[in-house]
Amino acid sequence: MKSDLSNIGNKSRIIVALDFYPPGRDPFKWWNYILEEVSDIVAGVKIGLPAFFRIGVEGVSKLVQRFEDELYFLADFKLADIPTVVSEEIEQLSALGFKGSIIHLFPMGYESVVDKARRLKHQIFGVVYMSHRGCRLFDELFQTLLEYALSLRVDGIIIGATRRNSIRNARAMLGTKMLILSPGIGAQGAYPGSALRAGADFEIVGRAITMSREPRQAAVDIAKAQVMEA
Ligand code: NUP
Repeated sequence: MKSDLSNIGNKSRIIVALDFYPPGRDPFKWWNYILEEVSDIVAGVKIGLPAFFRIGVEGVSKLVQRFEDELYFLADFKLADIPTVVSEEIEQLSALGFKGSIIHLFPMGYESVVDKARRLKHQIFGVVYMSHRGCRLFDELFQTLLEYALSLRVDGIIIGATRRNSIRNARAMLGTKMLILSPGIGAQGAYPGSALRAGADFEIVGRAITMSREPRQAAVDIAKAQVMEA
């Protein structure tokens, strides 16, 4: 069972995000096919509300049962409620088989959430800087959220691959203490491998794989770009 991201063997540093599927396809069958195609290449799979709405708890549960030996399952609901509720959400996600969750850090006061997650052996990743254009509050809050992530001792943080300088700054401040997961590769414009070279540990990739005509080849190409010299 893949219970943390530090032991991925000889796989690539890709976490595939299941949000979209080609029009006319059955979403469960498509995502099941995607994981069949790439499970020996990617380290993990990230699932959030889009997939939950499409295939329900049952569908997600089936994917977990089928692939949990090969893949790390990361829940992306960007949880941001009162700590008691977030703790309950983490408990449910953990029971479903997720090994980690992405939470927002800006509500703060999440010490009890991290304690709870630790007891459940569930990893916590805090959003420090989102990938999309126009997220102005994150420009202002980057340093504050980074320092809060450090004091909270989360397992890792999320910084968009579109923010290479911030990844570099975060890595300089964190040393090797925390994982940096970076979405924004491909569909959002960042080049495969660019976030890793700035200091991230994993690149989260959705549409560049899930909407490709050849998902396996797409994953292979990204994996190759990740190990290329700059
Ligand atoms: O800042 C963030 N940006 C982002 O794209 C934080 C995220 N968690 N994500 C997620 O990464 C987003 O929800 C999606 O699942 C994935 C990127 O997908 P794609 O742009 O590669 O298709």
